[in-house]
Amino acid sequence: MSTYAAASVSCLICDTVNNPEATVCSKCYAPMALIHEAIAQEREPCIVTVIGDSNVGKTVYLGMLLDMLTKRAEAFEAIPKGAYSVNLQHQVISYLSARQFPPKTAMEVDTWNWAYYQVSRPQDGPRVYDLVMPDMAGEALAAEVASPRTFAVIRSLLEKSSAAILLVDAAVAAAGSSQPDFFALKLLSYLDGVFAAKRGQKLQTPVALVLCKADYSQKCFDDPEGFAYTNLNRIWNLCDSRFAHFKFFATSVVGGLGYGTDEYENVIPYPLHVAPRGILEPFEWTLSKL
Ligand SMILES: Nc1nc2c(ncn2[C@@H]2O[C@H](COP(=O)(O)OP(=O)(O)OP(=O)(O)O)[C@@H](O)[C@H]2O)c(=O)[nH]1
Ligand SMILES: [Mg+2]
Ligand SMILES: [Zn+2]
Repeated sequence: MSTYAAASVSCLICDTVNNPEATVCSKCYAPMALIHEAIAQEREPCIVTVIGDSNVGKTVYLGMLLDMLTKRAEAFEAIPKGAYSVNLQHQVISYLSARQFPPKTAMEVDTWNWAYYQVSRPQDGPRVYDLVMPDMAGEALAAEVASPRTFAVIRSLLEKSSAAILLVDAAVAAAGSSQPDFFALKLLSYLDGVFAAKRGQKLQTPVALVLCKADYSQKCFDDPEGFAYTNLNRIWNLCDSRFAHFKFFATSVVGGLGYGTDEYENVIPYPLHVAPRGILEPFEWTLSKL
Protein backbone atom coordinates (compact mmCIF):
# COMPACT_ATOMS: atom_id res chain seq x y z
CA MET A 1 0.00 0.00 0.00
CA SER A 2 1.35 3.42 -0.84
CA THR A 3 1.93 5.93 1.91
CA TYR A 4 0.02 8.62 0.11
CA ALA A 5 -3.23 6.78 -0.48
CA ALA A 6 -4.72 9.32 1.94
CA ALA A 7 -7.87 11.24 1.02
CA SER A 8 -6.32 14.15 -0.87
CA VAL A 9 -2.99 15.66 -1.71
CA SER A 10 -2.18 19.34 -1.82
CA CYS A 11 -0.04 20.62 -4.65
CA LEU A 12 3.54 21.47 -3.83
CA ILE A 13 3.52 24.47 -6.12
CA CYS A 14 0.10 26.11 -5.74
CA ASP A 15 -1.38 24.38 -2.65
CA THR A 16 -4.54 23.31 -4.50
CA VAL A 17 -6.04 20.16 -3.01
CA ASN A 18 -6.09 17.39 -5.61
CA ASN A 19 -7.49 13.93 -5.95
CA PRO A 20 -4.63 11.51 -5.16
CA GLU A 21 -5.33 9.65 -8.41
CA ALA A 22 -4.79 12.75 -10.55
CA THR A 23 -1.70 12.80 -12.76
CA VAL A 24 -1.32 16.58 -12.86
CA CYS A 25 -2.49 19.34 -10.51
CA SER A 26 -5.94 20.56 -11.56
CA LYS A 27 -4.91 24.20 -11.20
CA CYS A 28 -1.26 24.56 -12.21
CA TYR A 29 -0.58 21.29 -14.07
CA ALA A 30 2.51 20.43 -12.03
CA PRO A 31 2.94 16.65 -12.26
CA MET A 32 1.50 14.88 -9.23
CA ALA A 33 4.35 12.36 -9.37
CA LEU A 34 6.55 15.23 -8.26
CA ILE A 35 4.25 16.00 -5.37
CA HIS A 36 4.06 12.38 -4.24
CA GLU A 37 7.82 12.15 -4.47
CA ALA A 38 8.18 15.29 -2.35
CA ILE A 39 5.79 13.98 0.29
CA ALA A 40 7.74 10.73 0.48
CA GLN A 41 10.95 12.72 1.19
CA GLU A 42 9.34 14.34 4.26
CA ARG A 43 11.22 17.60 3.80
CA GLU A 44 10.55 20.81 1.93
CA PRO A 45 12.06 20.58 -1.53
CA CYS A 46 14.15 23.41 -2.75
CA ILE A 47 12.86 24.92 -5.95
CA VAL A 48 15.31 26.53 -8.34
CA THR A 49 13.62 28.17 -11.29
CA VAL A 50 15.27 28.80 -14.63
CA ILE A 51 13.75 31.79 -16.41
CA GLY A 52 14.51 33.78 -19.53
CA ASP A 53 13.17 34.96 -22.86
CA SER A 54 12.00 32.59 -25.57
CA ASN A 55 14.92 31.17 -27.59
CA VAL A 56 17.48 32.24 -24.98
CA GLY A 57 18.59 28.62 -24.39
CA LYS A 58 16.73 27.47 -21.24
CA THR A 59 15.94 23.98 -22.49
CA VAL A 60 19.48 23.38 -23.74
CA TYR A 61 21.06 24.77 -20.58
CA LEU A 62 18.85 22.88 -18.15
CA GLY A 63 19.11 19.60 -20.06
CA MET A 64 22.90 19.88 -20.17
CA LEU A 65 23.14 20.87 -16.50
CA LEU A 66 21.09 17.88 -15.37
CA ASP A 67 23.08 15.57 -17.59
CA MET A 68 26.38 16.81 -16.21
CA LEU A 69 25.10 16.43 -12.66
CA THR A 70 24.03 12.84 -13.23
CA LYS A 71 27.47 12.17 -14.73
CA ARG A 72 29.00 13.37 -11.45
CA ALA A 73 30.71 16.42 -12.88
CA GLU A 74 32.65 18.34 -10.22
CA ALA A 75 31.92 15.60 -7.68
CA PHE A 76 28.19 16.32 -7.57
CA GLU A 77 25.87 13.39 -7.15
CA ALA A 78 22.39 13.72 -8.60
CA ILE A 79 19.66 11.14 -8.38
CA PRO A 80 16.58 11.65 -10.56
CA LYS A 81 13.41 11.02 -8.60
CA GLY A 82 10.96 9.39 -10.96
CA ALA A 83 11.59 8.45 -14.57
CA TYR A 84 9.76 11.57 -15.79
CA SER A 85 12.64 13.60 -14.34
CA VAL A 86 15.00 12.13 -16.91
CA ASN A 87 12.90 13.20 -19.92
CA LEU A 88 14.38 16.66 -20.31
CA GLN A 89 18.02 15.61 -20.18
CA HIS A 90 17.24 12.61 -22.40
CA GLN A 91 15.63 14.80 -25.06
CA VAL A 92 18.30 17.47 -25.04
CA ILE A 93 21.20 15.02 -25.23
CA SER A 94 19.53 12.97 -27.98
CA TYR A 95 19.00 16.05 -30.11
CA LEU A 96 22.51 17.37 -29.54
CA SER A 97 24.09 14.04 -30.40
CA ALA A 98 22.10 14.06 -33.64
CA ARG A 99 23.61 17.53 -34.26
CA GLN A 100 20.34 19.34 -33.79
CA PHE A 101 18.93 21.72 -31.21
CA PRO A 102 15.81 20.58 -29.36
CA PRO A 103 12.50 22.10 -30.48
CA LYS A 104 10.97 25.11 -28.81
CA THR A 105 9.07 24.49 -25.57
CA ALA A 106 5.29 24.66 -26.11
CA MET A 107 3.15 27.20 -24.27
CA GLU A 108 0.90 24.49 -22.79
CA VAL A 109 1.81 24.00 -19.16
CA ASP A 110 0.93 20.29 -19.19
CA THR A 111 3.60 19.63 -21.83
CA TRP A 112 6.51 21.09 -19.82
CA ASN A 113 9.20 18.79 -18.54
CA TRP A 114 9.68 18.87 -14.81
CA ALA A 115 12.75 17.47 -13.19
CA TYR A 116 13.09 16.44 -9.57
CA TYR A 117 16.63 15.55 -8.49
CA GLN A 118 18.32 14.88 -5.20
CA VAL A 119 21.64 16.64 -5.43
CA SER A 120 24.52 16.40 -3.00
CA ARG A 121 28.26 16.86 -2.98
CA PRO A 122 29.73 14.46 -0.42
CA GLN A 123 33.02 16.38 -0.17
CA ASP A 124 31.10 19.46 1.08
CA GLY A 125 29.06 17.62 3.70
CA PRO A 126 25.96 15.50 4.03
CA ARG A 127 23.43 18.12 2.91
CA VAL A 128 21.03 16.91 0.21
CA TYR A 129 19.10 19.39 -1.91
CA ASP A 130 15.77 18.25 -3.31
CA LEU A 131 15.77 20.27 -6.47
CA VAL A 132 12.68 20.86 -8.52
CA MET A 133 13.33 22.43 -11.90
CA PRO A 134 10.66 22.84 -14.57
CA ASP A 135 11.52 23.82 -18.12
CA MET A 136 9.09 26.62 -18.90
CA ALA A 137 8.30 28.22 -22.24
CA GLY A 138 9.72 31.71 -22.67
CA GLU A 139 6.50 32.87 -24.30
CA ALA A 140 4.50 31.82 -21.26
CA LEU A 141 6.88 33.80 -19.06
CA ALA A 142 6.51 36.82 -21.30
CA ALA A 143 2.72 36.55 -21.13
CA GLU A 144 2.77 36.23 -17.36
CA VAL A 145 5.09 39.20 -16.90
CA ALA A 146 2.98 41.32 -19.26
CA SER A 147 -0.26 40.50 -17.48
CA PRO A 148 0.26 38.75 -14.15
CA ARG A 149 -1.86 35.68 -13.35
CA THR A 150 -2.28 34.51 -16.96
CA PHE A 151 -0.05 31.59 -15.96
CA ALA A 152 -0.81 30.89 -12.32
CA VAL A 153 1.85 28.22 -12.16
CA ILE A 154 4.66 30.67 -12.90
CA ARG A 155 3.80 32.97 -10.05
CA SER A 156 3.22 30.13 -7.57
CA LEU A 157 6.47 28.55 -8.62
CA LEU A 158 8.49 31.72 -8.22
CA GLU A 159 6.86 32.43 -4.85
CA LYS A 160 8.06 29.03 -3.68
CA SER A 161 11.50 29.30 -5.29
CA SER A 162 14.63 29.41 -3.16
CA ALA A 163 16.68 30.75 -6.03
CA ALA A 164 16.36 31.82 -9.64
CA ILE A 165 18.66 31.34 -12.60
CA LEU A 166 17.97 34.06 -15.15
CA LEU A 167 19.25 33.38 -18.66
CA VAL A 168 20.15 36.27 -20.92
CA ASP A 169 21.17 36.00 -24.58
CA ALA A 170 24.77 37.20 -24.74
CA ALA A 171 24.94 36.74 -28.53
CA VAL A 172 22.04 39.12 -29.12
CA ALA A 173 23.32 41.58 -26.50
CA ALA A 174 26.81 41.53 -28.01
CA ALA A 175 25.28 42.40 -31.40
CA GLY A 176 24.02 45.64 -29.86
CA SER A 177 20.36 44.79 -29.30
CA SER A 178 18.65 46.13 -26.19
CA GLN A 179 16.00 43.37 -26.24
CA PRO A 180 17.82 40.99 -23.83
CA ASP A 181 18.39 43.84 -21.38
CA PHE A 182 14.76 44.95 -21.47
CA PHE A 183 13.30 41.47 -21.20
CA ALA A 184 15.55 40.59 -18.29
CA LEU A 185 14.71 43.91 -16.68
CA LYS A 186 11.02 43.04 -16.83
CA LEU A 187 11.67 39.60 -15.36
CA LEU A 188 13.76 41.04 -12.56
CA SER A 189 11.18 43.63 -11.66
CA TYR A 190 8.55 40.86 -11.69
CA LEU A 191 10.81 38.84 -9.34
CA ASP A 192 11.23 41.89 -7.17
CA GLY A 193 7.44 41.93 -6.73
CA VAL A 194 7.18 38.20 -6.11
CA PHE A 195 10.05 37.88 -3.63
CA ALA A 196 8.75 40.94 -1.77
CA ALA A 197 11.18 42.05 0.93
CA LYS A 198 10.64 44.48 3.76
CA ARG A 199 10.58 48.03 2.56
CA GLY A 200 14.02 49.46 1.94
CA GLN A 201 15.73 46.10 2.19
CA LYS A 202 17.38 44.16 -0.59
CA LEU A 203 15.97 40.81 -1.63
CA GLN A 204 17.76 37.85 -0.08
CA THR A 205 16.84 35.29 -2.77
CA PRO A 206 19.95 34.53 -4.84
CA VAL A 207 19.75 35.24 -8.56
CA ALA A 208 22.36 33.84 -10.94
CA LEU A 209 22.45 35.78 -14.20
CA VAL A 210 23.61 33.45 -16.93
CA LEU A 211 24.85 34.98 -20.17
CA CYS A 212 24.24 32.15 -22.62
CA LYS A 213 25.55 31.53 -26.12
CA ALA A 214 28.78 33.13 -24.95
CA ASP A 215 30.51 31.13 -27.71
CA TYR A 216 29.56 34.10 -29.90
CA SER A 217 31.50 36.54 -27.74
CA GLN A 218 34.92 35.85 -26.28
CA LYS A 219 34.67 39.12 -24.31
CA CYS A 220 31.72 37.73 -22.45
CA PHE A 221 33.71 34.66 -21.34
CA ASP A 222 36.70 36.73 -20.31
CA ASP A 223 34.73 39.08 -18.10
CA PRO A 224 30.99 38.36 -17.66
CA GLU A 225 30.57 41.10 -15.08
CA GLY A 226 32.16 43.73 -17.30
CA PHE A 227 30.23 42.47 -20.33
CA ALA A 228 26.98 42.87 -18.40
CA TYR A 229 27.96 46.28 -17.13
CA THR A 230 28.54 47.47 -20.69
CA ASN A 231 25.90 45.57 -22.68
CA LEU A 232 23.22 44.95 -20.06
CA ASN A 233 23.57 48.06 -17.98
CA ARG A 234 19.89 48.32 -17.02
CA ILE A 235 19.79 44.92 -15.34
CA TRP A 236 23.22 45.38 -13.82
CA ASN A 237 21.94 48.50 -12.07
CA LEU A 238 18.68 46.93 -10.94
CA CYS A 239 20.52 43.94 -9.47
CA ASP A 240 22.91 46.23 -7.70
CA SER A 241 20.07 48.22 -6.13
CA ARG A 242 17.62 45.44 -5.29
CA PHE A 243 19.34 42.07 -4.91
CA ALA A 244 21.65 41.19 -2.05
CA HIS A 245 23.01 38.10 -3.85
CA PHE A 246 23.55 38.16 -7.60
CA LYS A 247 26.32 37.16 -9.92
CA PHE A 248 26.93 37.11 -13.67
CA PHE A 249 28.20 33.98 -15.44
CA ALA A 250 29.03 33.15 -19.04
CA THR A 251 28.01 29.78 -20.52
CA SER A 252 27.91 27.97 -23.79
CA VAL A 253 26.85 24.48 -24.73
CA VAL A 254 28.19 24.10 -28.23
CA GLY A 255 31.71 24.29 -29.57
CA GLY A 256 30.98 24.99 -33.22
CA LEU A 257 27.94 25.78 -35.32
CA GLY A 258 27.05 24.84 -38.87
CA TYR A 259 24.23 26.47 -40.81
CA GLY A 260 21.55 24.93 -42.96
CA THR A 261 17.98 25.59 -43.98
CA ASP A 262 14.76 24.00 -42.79
CA GLU A 263 11.76 23.01 -44.95
CA TYR A 264 10.64 26.70 -45.10
CA GLU A 265 14.07 27.87 -46.26
CA ASN A 266 14.82 29.55 -42.90
CA VAL A 267 18.50 29.52 -42.01
CA ILE A 268 18.99 27.56 -38.81
CA PRO A 269 22.11 26.71 -36.80
CA TYR A 270 23.21 23.14 -36.17
CA PRO A 271 25.48 22.27 -33.25
CA LEU A 272 28.56 20.60 -34.75
CA HIS A 273 29.95 19.44 -31.48
CA VAL A 274 28.98 19.71 -27.87
CA ALA A 275 31.49 21.52 -25.67
CA PRO A 276 29.81 22.69 -22.49
CA ARG A 277 31.54 25.62 -20.82
CA GLY A 278 30.54 27.36 -17.61
CA ILE A 279 27.40 25.25 -17.11
CA LEU A 280 28.02 24.17 -13.52
CA GLU A 281 29.41 27.41 -12.09
CA PRO A 282 26.07 29.26 -11.79
CA PHE A 283 24.52 26.19 -10.22
CA GLU A 284 27.37 25.74 -7.76
CA TRP A 285 27.19 29.39 -6.76
CA THR A 286 23.40 29.16 -6.33
CA LEU A 287 23.68 26.15 -4.01
CA SER A 288 26.35 27.92 -1.99
CA LYS A 289 23.89 30.75 -1.32
CA LEU A 290 20.99 28.55 -0.15
N1 LIG B 1 25.61 29.30 -30.19
C1 LIG B 1 24.83 28.74 -29.28
N2 LIG B 1 23.50 28.66 -29.54
C2 LIG B 1 22.72 28.11 -28.60
C3 LIG B 1 23.22 27.61 -27.36
N3 LIG B 1 22.17 27.15 -26.63
C4 LIG B 1 21.06 27.36 -27.37
N4 LIG B 1 21.38 27.93 -28.57
C5 LIG B 1 20.45 28.35 -29.63
O1 LIG B 1 19.29 28.86 -29.01
C6 LIG B 1 18.13 28.20 -29.50
C7 LIG B 1 17.10 28.11 -28.44
O2 LIG B 1 17.48 27.25 -27.39
P1 LIG B 1 16.37 26.65 -26.40
O3 LIG B 1 17.10 25.99 -25.29
O4 LIG B 1 15.38 25.85 -27.14
O5 LIG B 1 15.67 28.00 -25.90
P2 LIG B 1 14.52 28.18 -24.82
O6 LIG B 1 14.95 29.26 -23.90
O7 LIG B 1 14.19 26.86 -24.20
O8 LIG B 1 13.32 28.71 -25.71
P3 LIG B 1 11.74 28.50 -25.44
O9 LIG B 1 11.52 27.04 -25.27
O10 LIG B 1 11.07 29.08 -26.65
O11 LIG B 1 11.41 29.28 -24.21
C8 LIG B 1 18.65 26.86 -29.99
O12 LIG B 1 17.79 26.33 -30.98
C9 LIG B 1 20.01 27.23 -30.55
O13 LIG B 1 19.88 27.74 -31.85
C10 LIG B 1 24.64 27.71 -27.14
O14 LIG B 1 25.19 27.34 -26.10
N5 LIG B 1 25.38 28.28 -28.13
MG1 LIG C 1 12.58 25.69 -24.16
ZN1 LIG D 1 -0.73 23.08 -8.44
